Amino acid sequence: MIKTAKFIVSSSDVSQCPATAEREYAFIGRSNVGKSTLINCLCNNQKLAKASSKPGKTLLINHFLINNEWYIVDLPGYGYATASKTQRERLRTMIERYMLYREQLTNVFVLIDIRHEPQKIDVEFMQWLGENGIPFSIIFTKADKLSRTAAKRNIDAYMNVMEETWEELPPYFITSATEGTGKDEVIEYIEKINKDLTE
Ligand SMILES: Nc1nc2c(ncn2[C@@H]2O[C@H](COP(=O)(O)OP(=O)(O)OP(=O)(O)O)[C@@H](O)[C@H]2O)c(=O)[nH]1
Ligand SMILES: [Mg+2]
Repeated sequence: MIKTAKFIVSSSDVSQCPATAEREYAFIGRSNVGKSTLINCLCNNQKLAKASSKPGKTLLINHFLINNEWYIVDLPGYGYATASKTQRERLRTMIERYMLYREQLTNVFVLIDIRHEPQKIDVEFMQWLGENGIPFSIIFTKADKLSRTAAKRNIDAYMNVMEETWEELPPYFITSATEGTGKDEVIEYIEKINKDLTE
């Protein structure tokens, strides 16, 4: 259960992230997929992370301390089409350096809009995580935008594509920040990892 969630700091590079040992869980995905909104939903605080209907809202690495025990990290989105090439490159470097060098990083949640077919940028990003040995799970967001049947159909199709390249499929979750769907599952999953790793 999340009892307290506190914004700690925004950083523009992994070298500036908090010098603390607590484990962290990062949320990544295309711009506008709903990373910041989901974090607010998990933490029961709509004002914690800045969200917007326009893509390109989160531009820094944001650390939120949860229950004084672990961190949630909100990251900028990738693949923000209307950003300049320089801006996209800068964000890409920020994200990659964080993923590669942040030792506290315990799991990455890759957010995918449940309405979309597999997109090259996401598939390649997960491939990159795999190549670099970074553990990740998938979160299908905005489940309220589809019927249950359509959601299931899309997820099955997505996982079928994943199966072509992955021997073992990553765990996945289905969420809706507006309805709170999947919230408890994601938190329980994180808490279980924390528990298993401290035993
Ligand atoms: N219907 C619905 N809308 C959502 C959901 N999650 C996010 N949104 C909307 O999607 C838009 C983008 O949300 P953000 O949380 O700012 O997205 P982000 O991934 O953090 O975007 P960047 O920071 O720009 O990378 C906002 O208008 C949200 O209200 C959801 O579960 N359901
Ligand atoms: Mg954001």
